[in-house]
Amino acid sequence: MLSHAIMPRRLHPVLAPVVLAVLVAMPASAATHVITQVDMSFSPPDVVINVGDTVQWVWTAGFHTVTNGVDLADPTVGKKFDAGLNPTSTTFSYTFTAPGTVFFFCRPHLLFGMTGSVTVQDASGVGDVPAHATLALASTPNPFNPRTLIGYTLPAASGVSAAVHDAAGRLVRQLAVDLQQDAGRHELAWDGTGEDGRVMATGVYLVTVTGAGLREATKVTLVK
Ligand SMILES: [Cu+2]
Repeated sequence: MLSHAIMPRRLHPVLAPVVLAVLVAMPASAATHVITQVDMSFSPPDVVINVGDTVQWVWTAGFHTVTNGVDLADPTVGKKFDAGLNPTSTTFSYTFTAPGTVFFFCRPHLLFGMTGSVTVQDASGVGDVPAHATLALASTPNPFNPRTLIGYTLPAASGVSAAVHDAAGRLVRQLAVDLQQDAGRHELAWDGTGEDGRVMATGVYLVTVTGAGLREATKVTLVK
């Protein structure tokens, strides 16, 4: 009989409300998320977690660090962590207690792109930025002379910071500091000069853009 076959099985009239009440009242339990060092990268580099969760970084080979911040120019004061990840310090754990995005990198391998982020969401969700949004950072022309345009897309209105570093990790030029911009495509120009206005040497530079809780870097080559 068809009507019998599709009839849902009845929940116990007394237990069903109790089970539902327990499920609704149960708080999300704190979780531990593992990020593994693989060669000169973190895997996965970017994680989305809940407030109260712990991230554990796990060493596999070599000498690395797990350093809070966007780049080497970040001040030491106020860092959440700056831990070694090496044969004598094979794991590092940190519990995130406030919502927001926390960036980290490996000091020796920052310029090899050994960076990552932890986005901490509160109970109401991550906010207006999708978890897998990107800035779609790209620089044209590249290689360049005399200037290159750094294009990026903001998924939400945000303050934007952008900086250029040389191959040794030194800050060459601050292109923007908390520049307020609307959602959408934007461009910043770099004319190949340092803070003193002089044209930099031929070579590879790292352009980093931070905004809307995202951070991306791209290499550009100055040629003469
Ligand atoms: Cu490293």
